[in-house]
Amino acid sequence: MGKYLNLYYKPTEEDLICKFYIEPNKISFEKCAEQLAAESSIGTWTEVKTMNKRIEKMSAKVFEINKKNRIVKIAYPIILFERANISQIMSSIAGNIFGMKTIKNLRLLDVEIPKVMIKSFKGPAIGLEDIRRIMKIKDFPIIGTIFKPKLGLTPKEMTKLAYKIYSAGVDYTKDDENLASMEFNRFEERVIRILDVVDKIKREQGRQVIYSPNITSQADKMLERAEFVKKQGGKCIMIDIITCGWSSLQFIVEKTRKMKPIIHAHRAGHAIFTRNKKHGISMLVIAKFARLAGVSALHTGTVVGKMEGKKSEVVEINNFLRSSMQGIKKVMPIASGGLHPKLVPQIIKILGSDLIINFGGGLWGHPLGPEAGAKAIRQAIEATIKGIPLEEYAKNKKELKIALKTWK
Ligand code: CAP
Ligand code: MG
Repeated sequence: MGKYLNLYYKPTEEDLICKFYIEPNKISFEKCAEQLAAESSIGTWTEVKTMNKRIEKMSAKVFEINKKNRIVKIAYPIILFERANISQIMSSIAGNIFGMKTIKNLRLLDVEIPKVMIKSFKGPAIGLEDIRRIMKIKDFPIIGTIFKPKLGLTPKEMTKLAYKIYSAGVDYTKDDENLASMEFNRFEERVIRILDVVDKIKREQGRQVIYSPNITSQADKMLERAEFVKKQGGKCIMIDIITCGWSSLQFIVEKTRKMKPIIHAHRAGHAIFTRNKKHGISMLVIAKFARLAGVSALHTGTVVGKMEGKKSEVVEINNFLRSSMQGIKKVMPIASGGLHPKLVPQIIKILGSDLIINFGGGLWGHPLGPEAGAKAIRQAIEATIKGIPLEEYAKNKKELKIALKTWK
């Protein structure tokens, strides 16, 4: 087992480094770390007769141990990975190790991806700056909404609502994560109708608003849907990246690279493995691979809304998405989940204004209706960007005033 533990090892520029939290189960910390490095690279539970010196050199190495914090760092030689194959990378560093009896809890906290591996990915065809260029919105958050109720509306109903809320100031609408193509709402009809509204808004108001239809399905159907959206003049597609999986995501990104849609990544289901702080994978790791895979925009949390997500973590992920990464384009963060006008100053204070802010219930639940909901949101964002307290700005704006009374 010795070959997997080397506290003198200095990782090379080409190593992929994983930071794990581990809780051993009835074995020593060192032994547990070694087993982790073995199972996630070349080894198994016993020595095998087929091992040789050449293969031994390919082993992952535990090079840092912090018993107090239960943290280990493991370096993986690049030779262990197929370039640009996220599924294979995950099967190594986020695979069998999570089910081993000798490990009670295990969490992949972070991954440092070497330059050579980053370079093997193309990243987003359309990134954060492209979204802003397409929409012609500078220095202002993009105002988004999710049609609600999340299931049940017909394409005709959504179309009427879309026209109303775009006209009232919404820039970006999206399907909910569990809306695909059902008997009450077929994908094609919905796309045709809502994209007609998008065109109408452009003709009438000169604004390029966006509709993000959820193409989530089996990979071949997703491609058909993406092509259909393109044919109808659509500029965006949404994918549930966790439930579809890395392979499907990479497939769609590559197959649509020439069409250049905005790829909106919904992360429904991520909390199955990101939420328990002792076990699973951090959202930061997901965000790193989603960016390499080529998403344009990614749900990352709100801190103040209905979904779990610590401030430091959400801020770190947002900063990562907007930082430089060996020429890989930046990704636009999406703050969504339980948001309403009153929360706007806090969101912008915490996350800045270079993002999409999505309001579902906080728009559709406005007592005066969706148009008032949309107006109240825009008013709240305007006030915040101008540095005016919401209560003051709301004095002569009934939509915001009522929203502030409704949601505290
Ligand atoms: C928001 C949302 C999103 C969540 C997912 C929903 O609606 O559409 O799916 O934001 O969480 O259905 O909950 P509301 P996250 O504005 O009505 O809450 O963005 O953290 O992945
Ligand atoms: Mg949703």
